Amino acid sequence: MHKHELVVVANRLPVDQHVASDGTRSWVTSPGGLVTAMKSVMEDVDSAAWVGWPGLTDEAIEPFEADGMSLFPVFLTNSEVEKYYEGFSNGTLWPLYHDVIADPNFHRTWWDAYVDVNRKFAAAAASVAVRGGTVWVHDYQLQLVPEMIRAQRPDLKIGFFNHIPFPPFELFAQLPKRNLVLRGLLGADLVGFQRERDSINFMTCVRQLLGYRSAEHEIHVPGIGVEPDRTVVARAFPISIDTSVYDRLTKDPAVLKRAEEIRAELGNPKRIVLGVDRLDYTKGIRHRLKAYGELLAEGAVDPHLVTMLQVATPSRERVDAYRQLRDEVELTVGRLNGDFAPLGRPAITYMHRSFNREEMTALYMAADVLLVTSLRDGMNLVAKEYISSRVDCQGVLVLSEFTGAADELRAATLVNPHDIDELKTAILHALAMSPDEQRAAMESLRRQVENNTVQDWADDFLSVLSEGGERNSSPHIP
Ligand code: ADQ
Repeated sequence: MHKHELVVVANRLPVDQHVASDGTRSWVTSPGGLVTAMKSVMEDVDSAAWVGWPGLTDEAIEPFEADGMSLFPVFLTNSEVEKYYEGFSNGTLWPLYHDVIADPNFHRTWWDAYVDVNRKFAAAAASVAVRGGTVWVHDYQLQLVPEMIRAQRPDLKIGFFNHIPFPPFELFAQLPKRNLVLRGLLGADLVGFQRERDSINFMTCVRQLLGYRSAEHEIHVPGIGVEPDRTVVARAFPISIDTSVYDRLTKDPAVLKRAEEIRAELGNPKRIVLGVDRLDYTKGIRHRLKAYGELLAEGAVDPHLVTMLQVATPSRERVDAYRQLRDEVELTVGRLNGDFAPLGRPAITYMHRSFNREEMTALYMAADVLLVTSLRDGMNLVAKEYISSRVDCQGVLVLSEFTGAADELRAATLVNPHDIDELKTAILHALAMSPDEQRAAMESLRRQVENNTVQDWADDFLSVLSEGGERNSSPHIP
């Protein structure tokens, strides 16, 4: 088998299968930022591969090429998807790592499936990487993979990036099998996080639970038996977006026209307030609707002049907490429209579906205010996409302090979304901001995003990994 210099390992392959009406099947690249970032670094190396689940449970798929990438599908059964993905990943880890906004559930059978599936991913990655090559493992679904790869292939440089927060010690300590998770991650040479705070949390957990020493960003991992000691670097690498996409789309006449149409379709209101999220309880959609609903009830926001648009991408619909959230959001929007919408014009337009990048950019360009009210969020790319779309330097970003993005985007209108009064004040302030005030804030925000794109993020990560990997593979000097 042909071996690869760089192997990306993520829960999902960067493609989705599409079935045409005549039954013909094809693979279409999914539009996510990670795919764009990885594609740009994968193009820079002689040979790169991606290991991931193709999204199907009924058939094993042979490795294939798509969009210039070598893809290695990992086959998962229905029961594995249920226990490893919906169970341990999204029913245990996701809520626990997001400050227990929802109750984490735990079942030992979920853990067993998590171990088995992580082993499948590790075996696939270990079999396709060239001697001395680099493996980059992504996200909370695959935390055991670094150690499992190292056990088979100590010659590889192994990096791990966690896209979601890493919780404080007091919360992480609740996780059954917590030490196995830490040991899994420490199989990497470099463990990357979104925020400085996440890497500090991780190092605290390692110190408290495993007793390993650490200083600055370095953790000393003692070797067992004949294994040499190693140094693992844990550091923040705030993820970003591909700004070139927005540079292009914001100049596209069709997108500009669509932004105008969106305003017209919403009745050409004085102000449009936008929310764009995966329909997830971490995103604070209920808090946002509560605040906005109170402003409507008090008459502080006039629905004849201001309209709200909430776009919610369908997400994890087989997990109970998500079904419940959807019901609550839809009930609330229905109630608020029943109480406050003028005839023929909703006070809140709600769309539960996905859009392409063109439509998303047009929405960002049409919106005067973007509300990002996450109760906890690793980064939040929607905030950065909005900024990148505002080439006119207008528009106001109301941003929760509990997003990773808030560490960088200091010129946003920062809020604590738990404080409904504060959220209401922030919305009113955003609606009243003068064009000059908007420009001053937006110029600063745009500089910030332009200075750290997703390509910079990937390059930074890989160059630090390359240094760390060299050090660990060199003979150990006590
Ligand atoms: P997410 O929780 O999915 O990502 P986010 O960073 O906001 O959150 O990314 C969402 C992406 O989905 C954005 O690119 C957005 O444009 C897109 N999207 C949202 N609604 C859409 C719709 N209706 N139609 C089409 N596209 C839509 C996780 C973490 C984040 C972290 C990212 C990347 O939870 O905190 O920022 O990974 O590391």
